[in-house]
Amino acid sequence: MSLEEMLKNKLGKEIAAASDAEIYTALLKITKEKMEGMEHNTGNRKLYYISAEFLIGKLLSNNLINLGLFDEVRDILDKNGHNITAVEEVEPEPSLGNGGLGRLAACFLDSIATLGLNGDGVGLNYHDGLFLQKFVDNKQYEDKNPWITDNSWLTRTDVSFEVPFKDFTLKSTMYDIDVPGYHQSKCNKLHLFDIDSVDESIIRDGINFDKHDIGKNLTLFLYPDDSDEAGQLLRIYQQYFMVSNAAQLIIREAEGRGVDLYRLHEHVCVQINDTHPTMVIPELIRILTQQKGFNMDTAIDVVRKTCAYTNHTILAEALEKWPISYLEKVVPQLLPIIYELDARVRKEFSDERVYIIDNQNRVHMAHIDIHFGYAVNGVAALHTEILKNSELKPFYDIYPEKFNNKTNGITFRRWLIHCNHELSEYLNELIGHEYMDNAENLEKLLAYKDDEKVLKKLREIKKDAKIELKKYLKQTQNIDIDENSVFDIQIKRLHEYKRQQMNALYAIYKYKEIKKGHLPKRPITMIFGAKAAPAYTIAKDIIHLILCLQQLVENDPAVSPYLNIVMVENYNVTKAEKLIPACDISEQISLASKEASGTGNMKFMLNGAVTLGTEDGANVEIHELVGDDNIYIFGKKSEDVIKLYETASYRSADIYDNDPEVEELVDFIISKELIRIGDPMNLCRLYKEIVGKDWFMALLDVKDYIKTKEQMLNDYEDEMSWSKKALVNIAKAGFFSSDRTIAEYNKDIWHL
Ligand code: 4GP
Repeated sequence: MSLEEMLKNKLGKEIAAASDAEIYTALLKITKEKMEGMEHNTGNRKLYYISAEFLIGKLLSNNLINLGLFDEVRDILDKNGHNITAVEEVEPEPSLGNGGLGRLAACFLDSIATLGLNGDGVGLNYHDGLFLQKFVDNKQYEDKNPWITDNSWLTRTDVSFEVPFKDFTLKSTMYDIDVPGYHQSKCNKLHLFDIDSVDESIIRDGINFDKHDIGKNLTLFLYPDDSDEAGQLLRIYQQYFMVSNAAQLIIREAEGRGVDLYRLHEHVCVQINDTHPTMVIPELIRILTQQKGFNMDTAIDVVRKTCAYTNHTILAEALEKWPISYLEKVVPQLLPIIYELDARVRKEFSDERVYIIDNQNRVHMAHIDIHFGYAVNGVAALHTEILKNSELKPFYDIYPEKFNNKTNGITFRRWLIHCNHELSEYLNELIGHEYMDNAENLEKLLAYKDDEKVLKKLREIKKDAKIELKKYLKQTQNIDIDENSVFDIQIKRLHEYKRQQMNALYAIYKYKEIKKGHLPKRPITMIFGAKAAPAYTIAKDIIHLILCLQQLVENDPAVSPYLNIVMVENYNVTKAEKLIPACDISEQISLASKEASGTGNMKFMLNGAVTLGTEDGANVEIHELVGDDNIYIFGKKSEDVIKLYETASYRSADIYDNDPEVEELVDFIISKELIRIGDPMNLCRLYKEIVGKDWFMALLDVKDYIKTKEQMLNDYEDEMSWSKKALVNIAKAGFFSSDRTIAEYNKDIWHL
């Protein structure tokens, strides 16, 4: 039966007569049936990628692309008076992740399946995911973000486990989402565990709920507020629930394959994505010793050869440390094992920095991973060096052989073919489509770097994407932007180290320049998209500042023709897919040494934006690949920043007091213009934070930043030379395909 007939059958009516919602549901069912009929990848060793987040984004188009059906579906819809983009709109975006770590996990699943490797994801089925962001009175408000509908990509399975907590046991249900590889005949799975008793009706005003009622709240939210003890305990409940299910699944599947559990490591590999799944180590040891007759030595040995750990950040807050007393309240059964692991470490090493339990009775989760796993990797070359030479140096000294780098990557299926169809079609035309199977082939594009026709066409494609974004922002937020302006975009989680506040200082600079009559050659559209963690006060103050600036500029007829500031509401994967193809200037301005890698930087580059960045994370590798002419680098280097922290010698007040230009910018935060619009409490708090602390050193780099951005805006006016930079960026992006990253994980760590 042809696809068109299948669709008609599913709909029970003519395609032309069906609504977008009906078409979406019919396509979902057809796609799911196709994937259900596919075999799972096989292999001697199977990977379990355990992660608190899988920021998968909408799935319809990507699944169609991977199954090789996208073009056909698009044509059928066109023929019948429908449009695939409108149908996509119907799909709710699963909100199962927060930022880079979660999106990386999603790209990895795509690449693991694409390389035909035997590997599944394991996580939790959060009903309301990460919160939905709303702007009210120029402030962020959090609301629930339900995404599970009657017809979704989830398939309820009959797999279920008992998960024992101190005071009760919960029975899990496993849901699966199929993960097809690009043009592969086999599939993998994302397993998401849940409990049937979750009760969304306990959520009140925004995202508040009773944190004590675990039977009802366990899988409501990703990263529920943990500013109090109940919130922290809930996170431990979630983490243990995730890994206990994972461990039981691993053992059951291994036994099902006839694996001798004493050789588990030869058949199974567990990738621990950041510290959230760390308890899988003691949990596996517990199961092997208490249920499978292992002695402690052997259990530890087998588990150590099975588990590997990825570090995604050097920020202390992310290296989780749980008080023993909390673990005692939730999972007392793990404590004897954690004590045992700690005792072994203490027996062998005298350096207390590597102990698992510190002198404040806190358990350092990353330390468990490093001692009792076989590999530790960072996510970009610079990041791994920083781990080895400073953050995790005492561990590197002990286990140099465990440390390795795996520079992050992105899937080109979503971040080129799907989000920028026009560009990918043009690339096919120019250099053939081999780059889709081997991304390094993008370099063939370099042959056209002086071809005016090609450079002009790239500029046209960019302009089309800008027009698309313009329509989208009009529709969704009733905001007008000018497609002839330069699009300068910073989209990522809101965090002081990422320095959205420094970009806001640029906006202030530009506003003042325009007021003085120094008009830019071309209007500038500054776009931000970011969610702030609900309890992160300063991050929310930065959002408030940006929204106040947006209002100020919008209402000032002397400025608005030249500068437009836009904060996109509820930034998520779907919005990223619209923003990235339209970008000219990619803002990657973290304080050097703090951004482990970044992956947005890679997506922008692939879509022909030019990076404005510090020598941080993967920017360093982008710089090496494209060369000085095709990237704009500014700011202090990571070694200088690390020294500033070591010597505690940075004082933002010194810069503020001694540099009137900087002072003027910072003072504007509490100017009458802004105080009239905004909330004085938030603005004053932010002002004080920057002058009195500025922990992530925005004032250190702000002048170099402004100067470099001005240079960039200037260079943008030379159309051909700018287009050439865009071309070189696209051509050199092949290295950042997640297929390359996954091939490296497989070769060096997983050996599937
Ligand atoms: C992020 C890092 O901040 C980012 O640099 C990196 O690209 C990404 O992981 C993937 O490795 N970390 C997180 C987090 O998202 O929650 O720590």
